[in-house]
Amino acid sequence: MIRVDRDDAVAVLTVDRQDALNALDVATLTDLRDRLRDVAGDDGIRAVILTGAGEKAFVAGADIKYMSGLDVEQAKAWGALGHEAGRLLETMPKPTIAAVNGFALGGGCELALACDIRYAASGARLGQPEVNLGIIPGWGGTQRLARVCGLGVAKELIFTGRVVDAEEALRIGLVNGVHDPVLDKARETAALLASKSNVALRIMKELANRALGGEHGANLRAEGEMFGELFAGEDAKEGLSAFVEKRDPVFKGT
Ligand code: DAK
Repeated sequence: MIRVDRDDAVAVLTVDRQDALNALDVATLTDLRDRLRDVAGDDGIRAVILTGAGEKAFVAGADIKYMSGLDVEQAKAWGALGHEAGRLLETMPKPTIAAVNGFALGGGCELALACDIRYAASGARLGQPEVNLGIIPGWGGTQRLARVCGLGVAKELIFTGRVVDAEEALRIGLVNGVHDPVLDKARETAALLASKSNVALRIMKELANRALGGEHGANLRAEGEMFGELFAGEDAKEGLSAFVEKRDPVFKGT
């Protein structure tokens, strides 16, 4: 199941299936997809944290026992469900943070990769060991690992299935920081982001997601357009005026 805890404008989604190290079966992944839809559409929530229950695992992957019985069509549907969850994390109009509190393997690493920011506990282990099962990463790992860490690092990790510790994950850019307790750090960053202009954050996220795809010139033009459109709302005026008037800004989200 997925636990949802609300702390002001921050939602913490916790994957809780501890007897299987939070591995995702159909019920858990469907629940996660549905809860992500909820928080994506809730304007009162300004930042979202994804973590795992217990001290051992973030998500130890897709449920291997379930996958061992799949036929072609079921495997495709399973891939699509994971992609839906990943796309929600990646594209919802607010920041998403993975608090990687233990094993983040296979589909677990892929969910973390779909988040905007990743923090790891010092004991975390991350990787894409699918090759050892005779399969490939199927929830975005072949694409997002390269976007986050570069193609050379990504190919080595997905071809070998090698699992990295938190220190190496930080060195290769797979996580943004290593912190204990990792959830405290995620909450701190989420609260900071929740205090900023959510209009600016939404537009920055949309533009940043285009950075590694599409046509560079078109993306720059989109940045110019969206920058201009910010001035139709209040937050840009408020932030700029507050600086000039030497006071803290009060953003309204318009
Ligand atoms: N699935 C199911 N059960 C799992 C699991 C998993 N991924 N990981 C752990 N568990 C279960 C274990 O089976 C065990 O259950 P019982 O035997 O007690 O019933 C329980 O969790 C505790 O695990 P261990 O006893 O193994 O605990 P250890 O501390 O000894 O070892 C471990 C921890 C994380 C090193 C080990 O559990 C492990 O290696 N787990 C598997 C990790 C892994 O390979 N993850 C990647 C899974 S593959 C696709 C869509 C999706 C995907 C691919 C393609 N398409 C549609 C194309 C995604 C693939 C994956 O995620």
